[in-house]
Amino acid sequence: MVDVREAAKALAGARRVVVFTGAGISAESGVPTFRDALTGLWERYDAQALATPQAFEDDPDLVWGWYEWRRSLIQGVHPNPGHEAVAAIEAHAPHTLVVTQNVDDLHERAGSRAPIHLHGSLFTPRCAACSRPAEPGRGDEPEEGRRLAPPRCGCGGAIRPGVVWFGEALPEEALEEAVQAATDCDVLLTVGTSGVVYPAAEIPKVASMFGGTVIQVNPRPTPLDAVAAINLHGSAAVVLPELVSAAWPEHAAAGS
Ligand code: BV8
Ligand code: ZN
Repeated sequence: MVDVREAAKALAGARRVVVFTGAGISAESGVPTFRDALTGLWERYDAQALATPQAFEDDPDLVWGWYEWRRSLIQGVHPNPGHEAVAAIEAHAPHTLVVTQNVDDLHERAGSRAPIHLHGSLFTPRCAACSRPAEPGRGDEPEEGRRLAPPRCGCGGAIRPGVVWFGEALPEEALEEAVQAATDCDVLLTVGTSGVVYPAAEIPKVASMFGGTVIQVNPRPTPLDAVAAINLHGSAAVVLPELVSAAWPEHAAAGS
């Protein structure tokens, strides 16, 4: 594919790279995206409505049950060749920063050094009252999901998931580091995101505004099509390994 070769040339020639990911990179690991309809106990709910402080206040057992169900699911799946290709890009292009909207740990499990989690993580629960960190539970929820009372902190407060809910501010340092990296990058690779949640969706635009080459990997069109210099219409687990092998042929030869 001409586009993959063009993208590979840009990537191989880049000194500073940002890899920006969304739910689509974990789809081929069996993790539903935010767009996918919810299943089991959650099917009659809208993910965006459940992922709010209001929902947790109104029905903590429903929301905590949902997040523990999602964490159990994540613990039962594995990184895919898309996550592995991102770790390979970090190995070949040392000044690479991975910025993800995902709350799973699949980038880390694929070997990525220190991905920035703009929207938090399922593995860093804390007290909703005093913010003291809490230990994640066992995480073996039934497939169909269940209501689950959140554990209590020593201060009596309810433990909440360590994610950023709609209407909540993103972690300041993480956002600043991501925006700075986008400003300085030669190439920004945006993978598996619909580009509709803000302020995260600004990041590819910042890279383009400051002269970076934006490359999008997504099987479907998104608002980022207009921002991207190169659009690779395919799935992450297929396109990203192709891109890495085209950018660094020795990588393919090593067969790693
Ligand atoms: C805030 C954690 C204020 C929780 C998440 C400006 C304009 C409009 C609205 C706003 C605005 N600014 C703020 C808002 C409001 C809101 C927002 O953006 N609303 C949108 C929906 C209109 N933003 C907020 O509320 C943010 N906070 O603004 O606070 C503030 C400021 C200061 C002080 C106090 C308050 C917080 C937003 C973060 C919310 N938390 N996640 C959880 O996970 O439960 S967002 C969550 O949804 C994800 O993290 C992710 O960001 C988003 C889902 O998007 P994607 O990851 O892109 O996934 P999606 O399913 O949408 O798409 C998947 C894509 O993959 C598709 O394109 C598909 O084609 C593709 N794909 C599928 N398979 C594959 C694939 N690609 C490759 N390979 C495949 N195999
Ligand atoms: Zn507490």
